[in-house]
Amino acid sequence: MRTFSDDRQLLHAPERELHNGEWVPYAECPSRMASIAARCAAEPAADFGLEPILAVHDAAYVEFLRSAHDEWLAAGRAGDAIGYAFPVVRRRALDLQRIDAKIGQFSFDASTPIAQHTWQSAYWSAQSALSALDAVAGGEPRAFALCRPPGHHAGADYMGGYCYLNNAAIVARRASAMGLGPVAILDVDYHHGNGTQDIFYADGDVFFASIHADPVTDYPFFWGHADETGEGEGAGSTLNLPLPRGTGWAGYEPALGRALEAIAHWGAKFLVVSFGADTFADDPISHFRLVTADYRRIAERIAGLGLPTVIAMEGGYAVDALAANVEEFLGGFG
Ligand code: SP5
Ligand code: ZN
Repeated sequence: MRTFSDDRQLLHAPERELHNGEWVPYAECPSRMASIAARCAAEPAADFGLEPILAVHDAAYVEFLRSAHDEWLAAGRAGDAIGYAFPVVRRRALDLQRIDAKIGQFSFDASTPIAQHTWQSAYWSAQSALSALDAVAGGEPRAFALCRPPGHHAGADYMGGYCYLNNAAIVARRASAMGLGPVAILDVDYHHGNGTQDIFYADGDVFFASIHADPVTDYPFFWGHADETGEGEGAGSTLNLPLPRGTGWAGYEPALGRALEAIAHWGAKFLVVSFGADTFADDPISHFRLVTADYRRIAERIAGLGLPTVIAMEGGYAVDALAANVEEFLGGFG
């Protein structure tokens, strides 16, 4: 399968994240992408500029991402920029200037630091996704965007969960604008794609289906519950299928069937897959029990929809098995 990436995506390298009250090494490390790139001949991403990014993300948020680390240094800080106060009451536009206030304004967790090169990597991650879209729009049946950093936790004006720009949403919005729709997004990362859901929650043009760990027990906790189904024009265009910790293929397969049936029933003509390999049994931060061979099965079912498809890489933290799991998944598309 044609695959797109850019080496500048490797520059983003936060040192650490908060986990259960302790600082631990950052799980979303450059070697994740490097291990996959070593196994597939990726083509360099083309540059589609800021416009498709700004079709999803607020300009003030994008400007924040670009300048946050410089502002952090200008405030006399060292290392990665990280927030500690979040506007849980009401995210009104206060136009605050202190860097700590801005980080809080534009994020929902403290595990998504902005390092020196974060903007550059996030920008090229989005361009890789747009390059995959360009290939599919040009007649390829499907293409793989080796995105890193991932995207599905990022909303229109917030970062979180290792995500800064929502690569899958950027592709979906652009595919829709190009007239390739109706567009559906299928999110099979272990974690709920809260950013993607928020972006399209009131948007009847894009269907969002997600299979993920039950947010009662797992990050991101505040989204992904089964009763979240969309609102306004988007009422009924969100489908959440939370599954319990410990889920293996036997529990996963019926949920996948439901998601695919809903996508077909909705009349999708174009598919974006947010693919996380953190559903793997040996993933260090997750609790499903899929094995390598299951990724081929998942892909074969998805391919059964027969839709032009862009696959965007999301999570997956068992670095030693990651490339094999991705290869198995992509192989299932035939
Ligand atoms: C894209 C994606 O899969 N994001 C997942 C974000 C999950 N963050 C919350 C879980 C924190 C676990 N931290 C463990 C670090 C071990 N080194
Ligand atoms: Zn994940």
